[in-house]
Amino acid sequence: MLLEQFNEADRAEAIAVLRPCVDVTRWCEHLADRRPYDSIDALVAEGGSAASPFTAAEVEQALSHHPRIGERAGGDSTEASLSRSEQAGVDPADAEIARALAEGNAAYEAKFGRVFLIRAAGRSAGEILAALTERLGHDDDAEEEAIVAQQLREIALIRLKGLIT
Ligand code: 2AL
Repeated sequence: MLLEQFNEADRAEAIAVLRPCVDVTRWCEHLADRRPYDSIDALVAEGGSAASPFTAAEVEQALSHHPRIGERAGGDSTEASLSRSEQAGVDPADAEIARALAEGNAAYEAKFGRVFLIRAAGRSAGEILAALTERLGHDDDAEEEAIVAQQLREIALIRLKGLIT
């Protein structure tokens, strides 16, 4: 959608456009209510400040929308196609990587009780695996939670730039 159309859309439509970026109602409503924006940069800057920080409850809610790394989202929703293109660096045909990611995901979920989340766009499978291994070593849940919130923020802003031009 063009920025001009986003600026002029009715509130519910603007919120619906934003929702696939991150399912945090406060963030979507805030960005919709601050319209109009002069530029994409201004929109993204507002998106960044409204995401700083996401609360623990917001992270929890948003995480349920993210497929595991290495699991291709099915269907033709905006969210699923965004996820698939973000994970383009992870080749599902590479069995060794797929197995390492599946093991790492399971270990992460067992340790932290939530899905391993990383901004996958621009990262290779090897880089993601290295980050997963490193983060599995964290013992402080609050530290790990702050990383998750930051990754969610990066994903939301990348999606925002992709959806509104
Ligand atoms: C994802 C995803 O679907 N896109 C992305 O950047 N990260 N999932 C995840 N578990 O980190």
